[in-house]
Amino acid sequence: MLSNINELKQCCKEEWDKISPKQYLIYEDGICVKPSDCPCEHRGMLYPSGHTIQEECNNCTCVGGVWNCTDHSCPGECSVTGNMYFQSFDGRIYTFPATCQYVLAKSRNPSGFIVTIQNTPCGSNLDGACIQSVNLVLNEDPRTEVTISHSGEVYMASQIRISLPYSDEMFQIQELSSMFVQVKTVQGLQLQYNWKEFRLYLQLGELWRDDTVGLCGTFNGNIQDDFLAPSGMIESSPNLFGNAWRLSSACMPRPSLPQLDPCDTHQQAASYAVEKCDVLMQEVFAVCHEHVSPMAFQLQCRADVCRCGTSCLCSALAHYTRTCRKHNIIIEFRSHVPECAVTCPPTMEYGVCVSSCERHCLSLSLPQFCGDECEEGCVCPQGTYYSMHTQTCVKRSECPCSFLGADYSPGDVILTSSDIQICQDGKIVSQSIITGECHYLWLHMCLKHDPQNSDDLLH
Ligand SMILES: [Ca+2]
Repeated sequence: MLSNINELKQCCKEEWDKISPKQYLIYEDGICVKPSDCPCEHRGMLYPSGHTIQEECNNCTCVGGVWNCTDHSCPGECSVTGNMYFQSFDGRIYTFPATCQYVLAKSRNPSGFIVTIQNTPCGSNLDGACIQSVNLVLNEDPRTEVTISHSGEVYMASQIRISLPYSDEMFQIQELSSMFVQVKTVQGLQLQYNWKEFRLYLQLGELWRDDTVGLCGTFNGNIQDDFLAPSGMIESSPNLFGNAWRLSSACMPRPSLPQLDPCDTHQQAASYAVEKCDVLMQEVFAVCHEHVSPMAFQLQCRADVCRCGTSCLCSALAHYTRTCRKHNIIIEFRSHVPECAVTCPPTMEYGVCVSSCERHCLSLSLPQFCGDECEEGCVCPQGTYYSMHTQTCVKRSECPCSFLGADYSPGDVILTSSDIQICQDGKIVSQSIITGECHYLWLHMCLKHDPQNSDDLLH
Protein backbone atom coordinates (compact mmCIF):
# COMPACT_ATOMS: atom_id res chain seq x y z
CA MET A 1 0.00 0.00 0.00
CA LEU A 2 1.19 3.44 -0.84
CA SER A 3 0.86 6.84 0.69
CA ASN A 4 -2.38 8.62 1.36
CA ILE A 5 -4.22 9.63 -1.80
CA ASN A 6 -4.34 13.28 -0.84
CA GLU A 7 -0.59 13.33 -0.42
CA LEU A 8 -0.25 11.77 -3.86
CA LYS A 9 -2.54 14.31 -5.47
CA GLN A 10 -0.64 17.08 -3.79
CA CYS A 11 2.67 15.69 -5.02
CA CYS A 12 1.38 15.33 -8.55
CA LYS A 13 0.14 18.86 -8.49
CA GLU A 14 3.48 20.19 -7.32
CA GLU A 15 5.41 18.19 -9.86
CA TRP A 16 3.12 19.13 -12.71
CA ASP A 17 4.84 22.42 -13.36
CA LYS A 18 8.36 21.03 -13.01
CA ILE A 19 8.46 17.90 -15.09
CA SER A 20 8.14 17.30 -18.76
CA PRO A 21 6.90 15.46 -20.75
CA LYS A 22 3.49 15.68 -19.09
CA GLN A 23 2.61 12.00 -19.37
CA TYR A 24 5.29 11.14 -16.80
CA LEU A 25 3.82 13.31 -14.13
CA ILE A 26 2.31 10.93 -11.64
CA TYR A 27 4.38 11.04 -8.52
CA GLU A 28 4.57 8.06 -6.23
CA ASP A 29 6.88 7.57 -3.26
CA GLY A 30 9.27 10.07 -4.77
CA ILE A 31 9.28 8.44 -8.18
CA CYS A 32 7.55 9.67 -11.30
CA VAL A 33 5.68 6.88 -13.05
CA LYS A 34 4.03 6.44 -16.41
CA PRO A 35 0.24 6.64 -16.45
CA SER A 36 0.18 2.89 -17.12
CA ASP A 37 1.93 2.38 -13.77
CA CYS A 38 -0.44 4.58 -11.80
CA PRO A 39 -1.70 3.24 -8.49
CA CYS A 40 -5.38 2.62 -7.80
CA GLU A 41 -7.46 3.84 -4.91
CA HIS A 42 -9.62 1.54 -2.78
CA ARG A 43 -11.36 2.80 0.34
CA GLY A 44 -8.90 5.64 0.76
CA MET A 45 -5.79 3.52 0.28
CA LEU A 46 -3.54 3.41 -2.77
CA TYR A 47 -2.38 0.14 -4.29
CA PRO A 48 0.38 -0.19 -6.93
CA SER A 49 -0.34 -1.18 -10.50
CA GLY A 50 -0.55 -4.97 -10.75
CA HIS A 51 -1.90 -5.35 -7.20
CA THR A 52 -4.96 -7.60 -6.87
CA ILE A 53 -7.69 -7.26 -4.28
CA GLN A 54 -10.80 -9.32 -3.69
CA GLU A 55 -14.24 -7.74 -3.85
CA GLU A 56 -16.82 -10.35 -2.78
CA CYS A 57 -16.35 -13.19 -5.28
CA ASN A 58 -14.48 -11.08 -7.85
CA ASN A 59 -10.78 -10.29 -8.17
CA CYS A 60 -9.80 -6.77 -9.13
CA THR A 61 -6.37 -5.95 -10.54
CA CYS A 62 -4.98 -2.44 -10.66
CA VAL A 63 -4.11 -1.59 -14.27
CA GLY A 64 -2.85 1.93 -14.89
CA GLY A 65 -4.89 3.60 -12.17
CA VAL A 66 -8.09 1.67 -12.89
CA TRP A 67 -9.39 -1.46 -11.18
CA ASN A 68 -9.97 -4.20 -13.73
CA CYS A 69 -12.41 -6.68 -12.13
CA THR A 70 -13.65 -10.12 -13.03
CA ASP A 71 -17.39 -10.18 -13.65
CA HIS A 72 -18.67 -13.17 -11.70
CA SER A 73 -22.15 -12.99 -10.27
CA CYS A 74 -21.70 -13.50 -6.56
CA PRO A 75 -23.84 -15.70 -4.34
CA GLY A 76 -26.26 -13.85 -2.09
CA GLU A 77 -26.20 -14.11 1.67
CA CYS A 78 -29.01 -13.35 4.09
CA SER A 79 -28.47 -13.37 7.83
CA VAL A 80 -30.53 -13.42 11.01
CA THR A 81 -28.54 -12.52 14.11
CA GLY A 82 -29.13 -11.58 17.72
CA ASN A 83 -32.60 -10.34 18.54
CA MET A 84 -33.84 -10.88 14.99
CA TYR A 85 -31.69 -8.50 13.01
CA PHE A 86 -32.17 -9.40 9.38
CA GLN A 87 -29.91 -8.55 6.50
CA SER A 88 -31.51 -9.34 3.18
CA PHE A 89 -29.69 -10.82 0.19
CA ASP A 90 -29.49 -7.32 -1.27
CA GLY A 91 -28.23 -5.80 2.00
CA ARG A 92 -31.33 -4.31 3.62
CA ILE A 93 -31.01 -4.35 7.42
CA TYR A 94 -34.06 -4.36 9.67
CA THR A 95 -35.29 -5.92 12.87
CA PHE A 96 -38.42 -7.97 13.42
CA PRO A 97 -38.32 -9.66 16.82
CA ALA A 98 -41.54 -11.65 16.59
CA THR A 99 -42.36 -15.12 17.84
CA CYS A 100 -44.10 -17.28 15.27
CA GLN A 101 -43.13 -19.27 12.20
CA TYR A 102 -42.03 -17.24 9.19
CA VAL A 103 -40.87 -17.79 5.63
CA LEU A 104 -37.24 -16.76 5.67
CA ALA A 105 -36.76 -17.38 1.97
CA LYS A 106 -38.40 -19.41 -0.74
CA SER A 107 -38.19 -19.72 -4.47
CA ARG A 108 -40.97 -18.16 -6.52
CA ASN A 109 -41.10 -21.47 -8.32
CA PRO A 110 -42.76 -23.86 -5.82
CA SER A 111 -40.62 -26.74 -7.01
CA GLY A 112 -37.52 -25.01 -5.63
CA PHE A 113 -37.04 -24.60 -1.89
CA ILE A 114 -38.50 -23.04 1.23
CA VAL A 115 -36.63 -22.09 4.40
CA THR A 116 -38.69 -21.22 7.47
CA ILE A 117 -37.75 -20.18 10.99
CA GLN A 118 -39.72 -20.85 14.15
CA ASN A 119 -39.09 -18.19 16.78
CA THR A 120 -39.69 -18.31 20.49
CA PRO A 121 -39.62 -15.68 23.26
CA CYS A 122 -36.25 -15.40 24.99
CA GLY A 123 -34.10 -13.03 27.00
CA SER A 124 -34.20 -12.40 30.73
CA ASN A 125 -37.70 -10.86 30.54
CA LEU A 126 -38.85 -13.02 27.61
CA ASP A 127 -39.17 -9.81 25.63
CA GLY A 128 -36.83 -10.89 22.86
CA ALA A 129 -37.17 -13.45 20.08
CA CYS A 130 -34.82 -16.32 19.37
CA ILE A 131 -34.76 -18.90 16.62
CA GLN A 132 -36.22 -22.14 17.97
CA SER A 133 -35.69 -24.18 14.81
CA VAL A 134 -34.82 -23.80 11.14
CA ASN A 135 -36.62 -25.83 8.52
CA LEU A 136 -35.75 -26.48 4.87
CA VAL A 137 -37.86 -28.31 2.28
CA LEU A 138 -36.87 -28.96 -1.32
CA ASN A 139 -39.27 -29.56 -4.20
CA GLU A 140 -42.30 -29.50 -1.88
CA ASP A 141 -41.35 -33.04 -0.97
CA PRO A 142 -41.75 -33.89 2.74
CA ARG A 143 -39.04 -36.53 2.35
CA THR A 144 -36.55 -33.73 1.72
CA GLU A 145 -37.40 -31.84 4.89
CA VAL A 146 -34.46 -30.95 7.13
CA THR A 147 -34.98 -29.40 10.54
CA ILE A 148 -32.23 -28.01 12.76
CA SER A 149 -33.26 -27.62 16.37
CA HIS A 150 -32.15 -24.88 18.78
CA SER A 151 -29.68 -27.36 20.25
CA GLY A 152 -28.07 -28.17 16.90
CA GLU A 153 -29.76 -31.53 16.39
CA VAL A 154 -30.71 -32.33 12.80
CA TYR A 155 -33.87 -34.16 11.80
CA MET A 156 -34.96 -35.41 8.38
CA ALA A 157 -38.27 -36.40 6.82
CA SER A 158 -40.64 -37.51 9.55
CA GLN A 159 -38.54 -36.09 12.35
CA ILE A 160 -35.91 -38.81 12.21
CA ARG A 161 -32.79 -37.61 13.97
CA ILE A 162 -29.71 -38.13 11.84
CA SER A 163 -26.10 -38.39 12.88
CA LEU A 164 -23.57 -36.13 11.22
CA PRO A 165 -21.86 -35.95 8.85
CA TYR A 166 -24.70 -36.96 6.55
CA SER A 167 -24.93 -36.95 2.78
CA ASP A 168 -27.31 -38.19 0.12
CA GLU A 169 -28.12 -37.18 -3.44
CA MET A 170 -29.76 -33.94 -2.23
CA PHE A 171 -27.93 -32.86 0.92
CA GLN A 172 -24.61 -32.63 2.63
CA ILE A 173 -25.01 -31.91 6.32
CA GLN A 174 -22.20 -31.60 8.81
CA GLU A 175 -21.07 -29.85 11.93
CA LEU A 176 -18.65 -27.43 10.33
CA SER A 177 -17.23 -26.72 13.79
CA SER A 178 -18.36 -27.10 17.38
CA MET A 179 -20.47 -23.95 16.82
CA PHE A 180 -21.98 -24.36 13.36
CA VAL A 181 -24.21 -26.85 11.59
CA GLN A 182 -24.05 -26.57 7.83
CA VAL A 183 -26.58 -27.82 5.29
CA LYS A 184 -25.66 -27.73 1.61
CA THR A 185 -27.96 -28.74 -1.22
CA VAL A 186 -27.13 -29.77 -4.76
CA GLN A 187 -29.04 -26.73 -6.01
CA GLY A 188 -26.63 -24.21 -4.50
CA LEU A 189 -28.33 -23.45 -1.20
CA GLN A 190 -26.19 -23.29 1.92
CA LEU A 191 -27.35 -22.82 5.51
CA GLN A 192 -24.99 -22.19 8.39
CA TYR A 193 -26.58 -22.10 11.79
CA ASN A 194 -24.90 -21.26 15.07
CA TRP A 195 -27.44 -22.47 17.57
CA LYS A 196 -25.38 -21.37 20.54
CA GLU A 197 -25.24 -17.73 19.53
CA PHE A 198 -28.43 -17.35 17.50
CA ARG A 199 -26.83 -16.65 14.17
CA LEU A 200 -28.18 -17.99 10.90
CA TYR A 201 -26.67 -17.44 7.47
CA LEU A 202 -28.39 -18.47 4.26
CA GLN A 203 -26.43 -18.37 1.03
CA LEU A 204 -27.91 -18.84 -2.40
CA GLY A 205 -26.06 -19.40 -5.63
CA GLU A 206 -26.60 -17.48 -8.83
CA LEU A 207 -29.23 -20.02 -9.89
CA TRP A 208 -31.69 -18.35 -7.50
CA ARG A 209 -31.12 -14.74 -8.51
CA ASP A 210 -34.44 -13.03 -9.30
CA ASP A 211 -36.23 -16.03 -7.84
CA THR A 212 -36.65 -15.48 -4.09
CA VAL A 213 -39.23 -13.97 -1.75
CA GLY A 214 -39.63 -13.98 2.06
CA LEU A 215 -37.96 -12.19 4.96
CA CYS A 216 -34.61 -12.37 3.15
CA GLY A 217 -36.13 -10.25 0.40
CA THR A 218 -35.99 -10.44 -3.35
CA PHE A 219 -32.48 -11.51 -4.38
CA ASN A 220 -32.16 -9.26 -7.44
CA GLY A 221 -29.65 -6.55 -6.55
CA ASN A 222 -32.41 -4.02 -5.81
CA ILE A 223 -32.62 -3.12 -2.11
CA GLN A 224 -35.82 -1.07 -2.65
CA ASP A 225 -38.14 -3.99 -3.40
CA ASP A 226 -37.00 -6.25 -0.56
CA PHE A 227 -40.16 -5.76 1.53
CA LEU A 228 -42.27 -7.63 -1.02
CA ALA A 229 -45.27 -9.31 0.63
CA PRO A 230 -47.00 -12.46 -0.65
CA SER A 231 -49.80 -10.21 -1.93
CA GLY A 232 -47.39 -8.54 -4.37
CA MET A 233 -47.41 -5.29 -2.36
CA ILE A 234 -44.17 -3.72 -1.21
CA GLU A 235 -44.70 -3.06 2.48
CA SER A 236 -43.60 0.14 4.17
CA SER A 237 -42.45 -1.17 7.55
CA PRO A 238 -40.57 -4.21 8.87
CA ASN A 239 -43.58 -5.07 11.01
CA LEU A 240 -46.10 -5.17 8.16
CA PHE A 241 -43.57 -7.01 6.01
CA GLY A 242 -42.67 -9.53 8.71
CA ASN A 243 -46.27 -10.29 9.63
CA ALA A 244 -47.08 -10.86 5.96
CA TRP A 245 -44.68 -13.81 5.92
CA ARG A 246 -46.18 -15.42 9.05
CA LEU A 247 -46.91 -19.07 8.33
CA SER A 248 -49.10 -20.20 11.16
CA SER A 249 -52.44 -18.59 11.87
CA ALA A 250 -52.18 -20.06 15.37
CA CYS A 251 -50.08 -17.15 16.57
CA MET A 252 -51.04 -13.53 16.46
CA PRO A 253 -49.43 -10.97 14.17
CA ARG A 254 -46.89 -8.82 15.98
CA PRO A 255 -48.62 -5.56 16.91
CA SER A 256 -47.31 -2.37 15.35
CA LEU A 257 -46.00 -0.65 18.44
CA PRO A 258 -43.31 1.99 18.58
CA GLN A 259 -39.97 0.23 18.91
CA LEU A 260 -38.61 0.68 22.41
CA ASP A 261 -34.88 0.91 22.88
CA PRO A 262 -33.99 -2.12 25.03
CA CYS A 263 -31.40 0.04 26.78
CA ASP A 264 -34.28 2.23 28.03
CA THR A 265 -36.31 -0.70 29.28
CA HIS A 266 -33.25 -2.43 30.79
CA GLN A 267 -31.49 0.61 32.17
CA GLN A 268 -29.35 -1.32 34.61
CA ALA A 269 -27.67 -3.01 31.64
CA ALA A 270 -27.18 0.12 29.55
CA SER A 271 -23.78 1.22 30.85
CA TYR A 272 -22.48 -2.35 30.66
CA ALA A 273 -23.68 -2.60 27.05
CA VAL A 274 -22.06 0.69 26.04
CA GLU A 275 -18.78 -0.25 27.68
CA LYS A 276 -18.60 -3.76 26.26
CA CYS A 277 -19.75 -2.95 22.72
CA ASP A 278 -17.21 -0.14 22.45
CA VAL A 279 -14.63 -2.85 21.91
CA LEU A 280 -15.83 -2.85 18.29
CA MET A 281 -14.27 0.60 17.92
CA GLN A 282 -10.99 -0.44 19.52
CA GLU A 283 -7.71 -1.79 18.31
CA VAL A 284 -8.62 -5.46 18.07
CA PHE A 285 -11.18 -4.69 15.36
CA ALA A 286 -9.42 -1.65 13.85
CA VAL A 287 -7.93 -3.59 10.95
CA CYS A 288 -11.45 -4.16 9.62
CA HIS A 289 -12.87 -0.65 10.08
CA GLU A 290 -11.90 0.57 6.62
CA HIS A 291 -13.66 -2.45 5.05
CA VAL A 292 -16.78 -2.76 7.22
CA SER A 293 -18.03 0.20 9.22
CA PRO A 294 -18.58 -0.95 12.82
CA MET A 295 -21.24 1.70 13.57
CA ALA A 296 -24.36 -0.33 12.74
CA PHE A 297 -22.86 -3.39 14.44
CA GLN A 298 -22.17 -1.35 17.56
CA LEU A 299 -25.78 -0.18 17.77
CA GLN A 300 -27.04 -3.72 17.28
CA CYS A 301 -24.57 -4.92 19.89
CA ARG A 302 -25.75 -2.38 22.49
CA ALA A 303 -29.43 -3.16 22.00
CA ASP A 304 -28.81 -6.89 22.19
CA VAL A 305 -26.54 -6.70 25.23
CA CYS A 306 -29.13 -4.57 27.06
CA ARG A 307 -31.63 -7.33 26.42
CA CYS A 308 -29.61 -10.45 27.06
CA GLY A 309 -26.15 -9.64 28.37
CA THR A 310 -22.90 -11.44 27.69
CA SER A 311 -24.13 -14.15 25.33
CA CYS A 312 -25.53 -11.49 23.02
CA LEU A 313 -22.26 -9.55 23.27
CA CYS A 314 -20.26 -12.49 21.95
CA SER A 315 -22.81 -13.11 19.23
CA ALA A 316 -22.67 -9.50 18.04
CA LEU A 317 -18.87 -9.41 18.05
CA ALA A 318 -18.70 -12.74 16.25
CA HIS A 319 -21.13 -11.47 13.61
CA TYR A 320 -18.95 -8.43 12.91
CA THR A 321 -15.87 -10.67 12.81
CA ARG A 322 -17.55 -12.95 10.30
CA THR A 323 -18.49 -9.99 8.11
CA CYS A 324 -14.85 -8.88 8.21
CA ARG A 325 -13.73 -12.36 7.19
CA LYS A 326 -15.72 -12.00 3.99
CA HIS A 327 -13.31 -9.17 3.21
CA ASN A 328 -10.36 -11.43 4.00
CA ILE A 329 -9.77 -9.72 7.34
CA ILE A 330 -9.18 -12.36 9.98
CA ILE A 331 -9.73 -11.23 13.58
CA GLU A 332 -9.36 -13.38 16.67
CA PHE A 333 -11.38 -11.37 19.19
CA ARG A 334 -12.15 -14.04 21.77
CA SER A 335 -8.72 -13.93 23.36
CA HIS A 336 -9.19 -10.16 23.85
CA VAL A 337 -12.70 -10.36 25.29
CA PRO A 338 -12.55 -12.81 28.20
CA GLU A 339 -16.36 -13.16 28.41
CA CYS A 340 -16.34 -14.67 24.94
CA ALA A 341 -13.51 -17.18 25.41
CA VAL A 342 -14.26 -20.58 23.93
CA THR A 343 -13.35 -23.74 25.78
CA CYS A 344 -13.00 -26.57 23.33
CA PRO A 345 -13.98 -30.16 24.14
CA PRO A 346 -10.96 -32.33 25.04
CA THR A 347 -8.52 -32.95 22.14
CA MET A 348 -10.15 -30.31 19.90
CA GLU A 349 -8.65 -26.97 18.99
CA TYR A 350 -10.16 -23.56 18.28
CA GLY A 351 -9.76 -21.69 15.01
CA VAL A 352 -11.35 -18.60 13.48
CA CYS A 353 -11.78 -20.20 10.07
CA VAL A 354 -11.97 -23.98 10.31
CA SER A 355 -13.90 -26.88 8.84
CA SER A 356 -14.42 -30.31 10.31
CA CYS A 357 -14.91 -31.71 6.80
CA GLU A 358 -13.01 -35.02 6.46
CA ARG A 359 -12.07 -34.91 10.15
CA HIS A 360 -14.70 -37.37 11.32
CA CYS A 361 -14.17 -41.13 11.47
CA LEU A 362 -17.38 -41.58 9.48
CA SER A 363 -15.88 -39.57 6.62
CA LEU A 364 -13.30 -42.34 6.14
CA SER A 365 -16.00 -44.71 4.88
CA LEU A 366 -18.44 -42.13 3.48
CA PRO A 367 -16.48 -39.68 1.36
CA GLN A 368 -17.24 -36.02 2.03
CA PHE A 369 -16.99 -33.29 -0.56
CA CYS A 370 -15.43 -30.33 1.15
CA GLY A 371 -15.98 -26.84 -0.17
CA ASP A 372 -13.84 -23.88 0.79
CA GLU A 373 -16.26 -22.72 3.49
CA CYS A 374 -15.06 -22.29 7.04
CA GLU A 375 -16.45 -20.99 10.31
CA GLU A 376 -15.04 -20.33 13.73
CA GLY A 377 -15.18 -22.95 16.44
CA CYS A 378 -13.50 -26.11 17.63
CA VAL A 379 -12.50 -28.97 15.35
CA CYS A 380 -10.17 -31.95 15.49
CA PRO A 381 -6.55 -31.01 14.73
CA GLN A 382 -5.28 -31.76 11.23
CA GLY A 383 -4.61 -35.47 10.75
CA THR A 384 -7.05 -36.58 13.44
CA TYR A 385 -10.67 -37.70 13.29
CA TYR A 386 -13.62 -37.38 15.60
CA SER A 387 -14.63 -40.72 17.08
CA MET A 388 -18.22 -41.16 18.19
CA HIS A 389 -17.02 -43.94 20.51
CA THR A 390 -14.63 -41.88 22.59
CA GLN A 391 -16.10 -38.47 21.66
CA THR A 392 -12.55 -37.29 21.13
CA CYS A 393 -10.19 -36.80 18.20
CA VAL A 394 -8.20 -39.94 17.43
CA LYS A 395 -5.67 -41.17 14.90
CA ARG A 396 -7.02 -42.77 11.73
CA SER A 397 -5.98 -46.20 12.96
CA GLU A 398 -8.07 -45.73 16.13
CA CYS A 399 -11.29 -44.92 14.27
CA PRO A 400 -14.26 -47.23 14.80
CA CYS A 401 -16.27 -48.46 11.81
CA SER A 402 -19.94 -48.35 11.01
CA PHE A 403 -21.26 -51.29 8.95
CA LEU A 404 -24.87 -52.27 8.24
CA GLY A 405 -26.07 -50.24 11.19
CA ALA A 406 -23.64 -51.75 13.69
CA ASP A 407 -20.50 -50.21 15.17
CA TYR A 408 -17.14 -52.00 15.25
CA SER A 409 -13.95 -51.17 17.05
CA PRO A 410 -10.71 -50.88 15.10
CA GLY A 411 -9.35 -54.35 14.37
CA ASP A 412 -12.69 -56.11 14.77
CA VAL A 413 -13.06 -59.02 12.38
CA ILE A 414 -16.43 -59.69 10.76
CA LEU A 415 -17.00 -63.12 9.31
CA THR A 416 -19.67 -63.47 6.63
CA SER A 417 -20.55 -66.57 4.63
CA SER A 418 -18.39 -65.47 1.75
CA ASP A 419 -15.85 -63.08 3.13
CA ILE A 420 -13.76 -61.92 6.03
CA GLN A 421 -13.86 -58.23 6.78
CA ILE A 422 -11.85 -56.10 9.14
CA CYS A 423 -12.42 -52.67 10.63
CA GLN A 424 -9.30 -50.81 9.65
CA ASP A 425 -8.69 -47.05 9.55
CA GLY A 426 -12.41 -46.37 9.96
CA LYS A 427 -13.35 -48.56 7.02
CA ILE A 428 -14.61 -52.10 6.71
CA VAL A 429 -12.06 -53.69 4.47
CA SER A 430 -12.56 -57.01 2.77
CA GLN A 431 -9.85 -59.48 3.68
CA SER A 432 -9.51 -60.52 0.04
CA ILE A 433 -8.66 -56.91 -0.80
CA ILE A 434 -5.98 -56.78 1.85
CA THR A 435 -4.14 -59.97 1.01
CA GLY A 436 -5.55 -61.30 -2.21
CA GLU A 437 -7.17 -64.74 -2.08
CA CYS A 438 -7.19 -65.88 1.50
CA HIS A 439 -9.18 -68.54 3.23
CA TYR A 440 -10.27 -67.43 6.66
CA LEU A 441 -8.42 -70.31 8.31
CA TRP A 442 -5.31 -68.60 7.00
CA LEU A 443 -6.36 -65.20 8.21
CA HIS A 444 -3.66 -64.91 10.82
CA MET A 445 -0.93 -65.95 8.43
CA CYS A 446 -2.26 -63.80 5.60
CA LEU A 447 -2.22 -60.72 7.76
CA LYS A 448 1.21 -61.49 9.12
CA HIS A 449 2.54 -61.71 5.61
CA ASP A 450 0.88 -58.59 4.35
CA PRO A 451 3.37 -55.74 4.43
CA GLN A 452 0.58 -53.14 4.58
CA ASN A 453 -0.77 -54.45 7.83
CA SER A 454 0.72 -54.92 11.21
CA ASP A 455 -0.03 -57.48 13.85
CA ASP A 456 -2.14 -55.05 15.79
CA LEU A 457 -5.01 -55.72 13.40
CA LEU A 458 -5.68 -58.90 15.34
CA HIS A 459 -6.34 -58.87 19.03
CA1 LIG B 1 -34.34 -6.99 -3.85
